[in-house]
Amino acid sequence: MNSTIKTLIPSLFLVAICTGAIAADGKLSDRFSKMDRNKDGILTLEEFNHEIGETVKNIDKNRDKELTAAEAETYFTAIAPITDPKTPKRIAGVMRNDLNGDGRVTIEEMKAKGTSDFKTIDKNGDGVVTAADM
Ligand SMILES: [Ca+2]
Ligand SMILES: [Ca+2]
Ligand SMILES: [Ca+2]
Repeated sequence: MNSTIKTLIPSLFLVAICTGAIAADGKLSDRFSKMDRNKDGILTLEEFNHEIGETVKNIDKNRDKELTAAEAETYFTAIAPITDPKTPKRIAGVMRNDLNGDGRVTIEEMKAKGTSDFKTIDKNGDGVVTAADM
């Protein structure tokens, strides 16, 4: 695994961490297979964005389709206490997607950031992420 991928894992796999279905320190391959919904060993942008949509739904407590730092804090402190060093990182991981800096992360912003992360991870540029890109 190269350093670019390592850097991107926090945002790419934020989704898997958010759902709480997979331990934050779970293996990369486990996270990959969670996102690979049809289990064909290929992660498409559609699958990736589907997971992002599910994550937004989970965190968006007041269902206005926007995430705030307060909502992220409520969500992540239910998984681990705020004193856990991972918790502020997870909150920051969500708020980093606030591309226009208005303090709210919309699903469009999440997907725009997700799409650019996806393209970076798709090293051979064939539009899908497979084990070969890892
Ligand atoms: Ca797939
Ligand atoms: Ca909201
Ligand atoms: Ca925003």
